[in-house]
Amino acid sequence: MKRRISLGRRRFLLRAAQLSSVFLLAGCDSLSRKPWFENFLSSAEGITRRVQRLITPRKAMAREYTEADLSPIFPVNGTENPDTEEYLALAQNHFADWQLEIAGLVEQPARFSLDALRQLPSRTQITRHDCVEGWSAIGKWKGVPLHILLEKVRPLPPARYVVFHAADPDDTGDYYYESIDFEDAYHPQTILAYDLNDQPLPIGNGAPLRLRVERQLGYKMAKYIMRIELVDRLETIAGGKGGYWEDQGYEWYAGI
Ligand SMILES: Nc1nc2c(c(=O)[nH]1)N[C@H]1C(S)=C(S)[C@@H](COP(=O)(O)O)O[C@H]1N2
Ligand SMILES: [Mo]
Repeated sequence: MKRRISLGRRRFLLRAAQLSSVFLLAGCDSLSRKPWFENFLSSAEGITRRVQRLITPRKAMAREYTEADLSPIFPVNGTENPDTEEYLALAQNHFADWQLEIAGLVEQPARFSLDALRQLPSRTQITRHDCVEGWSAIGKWKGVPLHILLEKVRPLPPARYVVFHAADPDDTGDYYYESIDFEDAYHPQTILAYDLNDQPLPIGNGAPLRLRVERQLGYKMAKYIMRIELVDRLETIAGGKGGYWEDQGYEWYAGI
């Protein structure tokens, strides 16, 4: 029987064999036909990420739970209330003056008020949030799917990442930010949430708007989003590693 096997795939199998993990090979037949798979094989990302993607294809849905599974209290972690004049003024006015700005590599930069976002199609999902600090909680999130907004602003061809700029600076003045690639940006469960457990998002949990990217760890889910920027590379933003914690050594792809 003739076996057709590409060079890329052969290299991959070799690497997989070197890792000597049987599970690595499971399912790689179907995965290897997808363009993103080819891309990441040739990329310099860490092996963890490759293994991650082999076990759970990124297009797969994160598990969703029922109302009965909701945590009694959804914890507040990291910034609890951004301590800037600008944010405090916005909060004072219940975010009526807040606008989400979407700019960068897009055809049609735009701004959306909270009301405008609430009028767009929404998605509600009950999911588990996992923080690297060792806690998990199940919450019900409602928000606008990110792909709906991207369809409105129309990313330009070179755009590859979506960067979320938050309202909270740390002690040294560095603002929290995060980034995801287009695969996660267009995932159906990637939403910009304005409600938690059927209530407007509390300040502690990121009012007026926070990211939910359900296949990744808690630190990816930027709270207090002020501005979204589409870029072709992450090196030019802040510390250059694609996120506040990444700039301090955390993994950029925080898959769970
Ligand atoms: N802007 C901003 N976003 C943030 C953080 C933060 O400190 N500032 N902390 C992150 C971390 S580590 C976690 S676990 C979650 C916590 O979200 P919660 O406060 O709703 O539990 O938000 C993430 N997003
Ligand atoms: Mo976290």
